[in-house]
Amino acid sequence: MHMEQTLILMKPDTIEKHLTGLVLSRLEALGLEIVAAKATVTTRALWEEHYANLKGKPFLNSVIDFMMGNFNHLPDHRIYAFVLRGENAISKVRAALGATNPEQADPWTLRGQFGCIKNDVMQNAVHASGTVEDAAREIALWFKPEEILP
Ligand code: IDP
Ligand code: MG
Repeated sequence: MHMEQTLILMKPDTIEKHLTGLVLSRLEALGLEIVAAKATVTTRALWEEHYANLKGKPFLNSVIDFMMGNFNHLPDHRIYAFVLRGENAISKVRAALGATNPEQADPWTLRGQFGCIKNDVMQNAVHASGTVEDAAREIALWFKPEEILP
């Protein structure tokens, strides 16, 4: 067992549907501690860093447009970001999320239940770090050390 931290971002589809609290509650109920939380306004530069591993993919620009809320009629580029901590937090959260494409996500997962199933893989409700290395990089991008509980 490994004590891990993972970055959670509520995507604009979840924010627009007022499901942030519900999704967070489901993740917290996995036995994880909320050790950082913020509402923040994002920029393209932030998303380019966040999705550095998608560089060169043909869909990267659409993903960034979506993440900035441009498809969801949000009044700004807001995102709700959290750090969750616990035993095997990264794999536990990823299991709770389900497959990247909500159409392929099991119906008991967050993406299976709350993702957009209109054949739109982008609108999959929530981001969570995929690996220990990604988690460290992403948490450092979204939070200052002093914003995270010791
Ligand atoms: P993940 O979020 O399950 O880790 P990644 O492969 O890291 O999936 O992709 C990051 C995000 O980019 C996905 O959550 C999804 O919103 C979007 N995405 C992934 N693949 C595609 C695609 O083929 N077309 C459009 N968007 C995609
Ligand atoms: Mg990923």
